[in-house]
Amino acid sequence: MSRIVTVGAAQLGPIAQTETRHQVVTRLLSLMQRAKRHGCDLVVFPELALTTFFPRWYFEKQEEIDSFFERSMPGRETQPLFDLARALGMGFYLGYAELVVEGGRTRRFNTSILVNKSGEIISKYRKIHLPGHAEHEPWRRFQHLEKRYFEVGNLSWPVVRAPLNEGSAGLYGMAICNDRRWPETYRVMGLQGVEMVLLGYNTPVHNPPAPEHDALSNFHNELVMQSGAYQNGTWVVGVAKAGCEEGVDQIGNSIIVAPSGEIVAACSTLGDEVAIARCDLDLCNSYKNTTFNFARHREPEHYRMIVERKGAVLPK
Ligand code: CDT
Repeated sequence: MSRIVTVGAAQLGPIAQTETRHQVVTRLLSLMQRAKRHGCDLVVFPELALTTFFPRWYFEKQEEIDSFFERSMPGRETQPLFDLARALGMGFYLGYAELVVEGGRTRRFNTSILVNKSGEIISKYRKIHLPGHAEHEPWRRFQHLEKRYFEVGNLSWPVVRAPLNEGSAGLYGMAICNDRRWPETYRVMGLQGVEMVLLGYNTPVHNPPAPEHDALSNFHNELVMQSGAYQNGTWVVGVAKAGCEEGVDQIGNSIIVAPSGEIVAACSTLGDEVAIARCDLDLCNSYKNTTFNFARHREPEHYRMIVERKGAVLPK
């Protein structure tokens, strides 16, 4: 049976602060329809795809912050995404701000879900690498207050087996934005045999603490996803919220990367756009069974030695 999954990287252009959930969801529905016309089994939306990237502002009132969060998923405004997924027989990945009461206290996470062709949530991930800062830093041209508004995710990086194409199952994992820069993100999923990593991002071109990196932001975006894919023999689908959002330029450069590390599809604008690739999950095998056969070639004993400082030469 075919293990080809046709995937749409459903990039979004900017979302204004004044845009309603209804307006944003209408844009997402239109991208799903477009993807279906090209035969997609699955579409991947960006991080925090239902609102503007609100951590760029310092808000004092909790009420104002909470207006960017979803209290249920699906909720009244997001239900149409699930209904359309079922009607079209197409899965989706969606990033959003999640507010939950867990263990008797209110918690806030930067979250993504994976929804199958029947419109059911089959996996949830909460962002682990939260970039930026926790206190207001007025010297910055804009804030990056993820450390203030979200808790670190508590679900690790789950990998689920799911049939997202016609029949045969694949192994899917999720990550969110800054996670993509860290090798352990891919490796934790690689150790679970992941065959496709889905991830959304909001990446400002300008990095206030290190403006010397600005000119390299697209290069770094590709570098981390291409190496994560190759070193773990997995597909990686990385999708941006792009363009000039509320005066802040964000990179686009949404890409679909094969287990070879090659980019096989890419968005070319900074607006709403779908880049599509037919992804053969069996392509993972030649990497997982040879160069990156973890069981044969990894040396976990030696990694442990370094961590535990047994006989290892460490920098002073
Ligand atoms: N949203 C998010 O995680 N953005 C960060 C910006 C960090 S500045 C380099 C990212 O890693 O893209």
